[in-house]
Amino acid sequence: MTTIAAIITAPGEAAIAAIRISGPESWAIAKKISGKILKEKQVELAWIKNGSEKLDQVIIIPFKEPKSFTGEDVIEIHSHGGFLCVNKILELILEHGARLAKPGEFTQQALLNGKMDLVQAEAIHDLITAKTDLARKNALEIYRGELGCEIKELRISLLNLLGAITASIDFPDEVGDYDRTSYINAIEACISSINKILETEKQGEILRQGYKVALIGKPNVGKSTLLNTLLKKERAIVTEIAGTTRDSLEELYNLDGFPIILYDTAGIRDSEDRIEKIGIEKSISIAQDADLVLELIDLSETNTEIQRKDSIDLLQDQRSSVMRSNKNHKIEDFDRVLADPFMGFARTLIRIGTKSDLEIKSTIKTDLNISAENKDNIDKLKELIKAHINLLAGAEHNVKINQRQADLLRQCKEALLRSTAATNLSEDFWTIDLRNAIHHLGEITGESLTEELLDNIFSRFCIGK
Ligand SMILES: Nc1nc2c(ncn2[C@@H]2O[C@H](COP(=O)(O)OP(=O)(O)O)[C@@H](O)[C@H]2O)c(=O)[nH]1
Ligand SMILES: [Mg+2]
Repeated sequence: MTTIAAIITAPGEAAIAAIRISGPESWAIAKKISGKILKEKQVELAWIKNGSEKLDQVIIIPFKEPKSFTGEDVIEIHSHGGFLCVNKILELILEHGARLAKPGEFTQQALLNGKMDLVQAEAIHDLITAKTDLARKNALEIYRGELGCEIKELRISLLNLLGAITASIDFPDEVGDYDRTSYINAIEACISSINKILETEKQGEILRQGYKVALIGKPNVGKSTLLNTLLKKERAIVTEIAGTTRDSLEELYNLDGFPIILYDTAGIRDSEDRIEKIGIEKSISIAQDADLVLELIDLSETNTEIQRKDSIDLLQDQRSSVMRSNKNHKIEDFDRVLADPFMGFARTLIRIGTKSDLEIKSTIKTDLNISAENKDNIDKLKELIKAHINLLAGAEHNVKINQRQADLLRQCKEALLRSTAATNLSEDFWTIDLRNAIHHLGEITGESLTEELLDNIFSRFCIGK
């Protein structure tokens, strides 16, 4: 067993920085560098010394296994903040035999020592990276064990079923045949619970990664003004000169707790300006990647459906050239986009008429008309975006899952469906996929751990977690 150490606070100038040492040598190392005899739960004020040189005055907090974050002997040292003091101390600790902890290694150790399950370990990552209060609350609920318990209960109910079936296979005389209908009913109940959890996947993804909303349209329709209005700050430059926004902007916008990534883009038009052209190409890729595109149409201009079609054709041309130059796009994508002029490239598109405070000259059909100038219908626009997030999805389930958990739940569900499909065969056949289903649930909580699974998850953490 090695002893690992790392700085657990973010780099930068601050009052305090902290180092964690975890493992069998942690207490001995702390004693050597501080000269203090340490006692459990007794905080010490001490000088850290490298030979006769004093490095910093610190606070040492000793934890005895298993009552620590990692479940091992742990020392936490709080030094003065900034870069130098804390790094000098860490160097000294490493010279005394500790190894630098890998990203996520403290949390991984906590998992291996049964201090938390895998779902909780992931929730720590979510908690640290949460961008809105709703995301923080979701992470905290999972950290408190809600999701882990639910998955473990499902797994136990399947284990019980497996036990009962195995008993009927092994001891047919004593136990008798297992009833096929009650097996199917039990599996269906399990699948229905899984479906309820799975409904929260999209919202879980939004809470963790944000929902991408792109503002696109011709130059001067009011994209930047709308961005500023939503953010309630002058983030983007607004002028009456068409082509002001040449590069796209990306801003985090908190929509009632949902993190929205708002993109203001360069207006799409036929331009010879080299920089503007690059900006327009970027607008098109952003629109392609967005969850929701708001196509802005200036109501005060004599826009017609025919003109809109022309600008769509222009968009098509430009999009085709972007797609041709982007190796990630498959040829089928390209064909699909050409066949489906506008809608095909974003998951959803809504048409917003802008400048409704002015005299309306446009005849293009829109989904909602707004005036950023007078703040007209801005609340309705927010409601429209929220409707697209589909706030009601997964409402029956309290916590929102991540993609890894959703993928494993889907695999579990498929295995359960295969198992019920095999119930016209002998019981041995049902249990093959029942075992697979149990295994997948175990991968969610970390009860079926593999090296690869661990590496995959903890490599996303940074050093010190
Ligand atoms: N009357 C009125 N003018 C607006 C409104 N929104 C934007 N504008 C004006 O339209 C011009 C272009 O706006 P801007 O946001 O830069 O457009 P963008 O090129 O699409 O980003 C500016 O002069 C804005 O003041 C609105 O709701 N009402
Ligand atoms: Mg602009």
